[in-house]
Amino acid sequence: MGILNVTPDSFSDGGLFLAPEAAVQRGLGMLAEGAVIVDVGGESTRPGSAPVPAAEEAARVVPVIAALARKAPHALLSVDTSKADVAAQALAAGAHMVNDVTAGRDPRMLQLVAEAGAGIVLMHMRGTPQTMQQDTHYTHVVAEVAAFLAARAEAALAAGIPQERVFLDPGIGFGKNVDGNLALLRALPDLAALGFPLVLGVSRKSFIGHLTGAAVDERLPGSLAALLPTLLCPEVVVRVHDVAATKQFLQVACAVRTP
Ligand code: HH2
Repeated sequence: MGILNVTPDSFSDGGLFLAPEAAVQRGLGMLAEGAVIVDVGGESTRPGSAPVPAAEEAARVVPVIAALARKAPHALLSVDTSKADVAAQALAAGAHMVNDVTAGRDPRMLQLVAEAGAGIVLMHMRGTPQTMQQDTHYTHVVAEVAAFLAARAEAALAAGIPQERVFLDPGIGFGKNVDGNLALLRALPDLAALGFPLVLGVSRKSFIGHLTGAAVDERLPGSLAALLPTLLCPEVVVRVHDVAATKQFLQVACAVRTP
């Protein structure tokens, strides 16, 4: 899953793809590099980021999704939003799935996705992007995140979304400290045992900076290393900025793992 942030303020690529033409080119470029899904987002969720009104968020992502649906009809398109209004417009424009970092907090989200026959990513986050790093203490981070994801998956199934279209994501960096992020990465096989495909977003995130001192645009090696636990799990979608490098890493790592 290639990350396409149509925002002025995303933590690593903010402002680079705010112009719709630049965003569409970037999306097509990631597909050419081997991405299967392009995840188009119009609101940064980095710690402390300000919320964006639905109309503005939709104005950023909908034209880009419509253009990608036209120019790359076989690509899977995802909209990274937690607002049902934005999701509805994105699905109508050609998106196939909703990546919701609040796991369906908007009371209309799950029903909307079910009725559209779309897929959904349900991610764990404590609080909101404004508050999530204020309290990163958990008694048992893996158990808490797993219980939350299991409950939200049940809600998605109850709303009528088929099991194979429900993806779970531990939300690396969303209300967790470095140790919490590492514990969740080590526990990836336990999260896979919940019975749903997973999504994992580690690309360029701050825990890599904390561990290595590397600046945001120098975190590719750490981002690849953080994907090692995915080699133990059958079905994980990796959400990344650097598609070609990640694809090469996974191709070789999988070949070494499985003769
Ligand atoms: N991380 C970010 C945004 N959306 N969605 C899922 N499912 N999982 C993630 O880990 C995840 C996500 C944050 O990364 P990015 O999009 O690069 O930055 P920003 O939120 O600043 O736009």
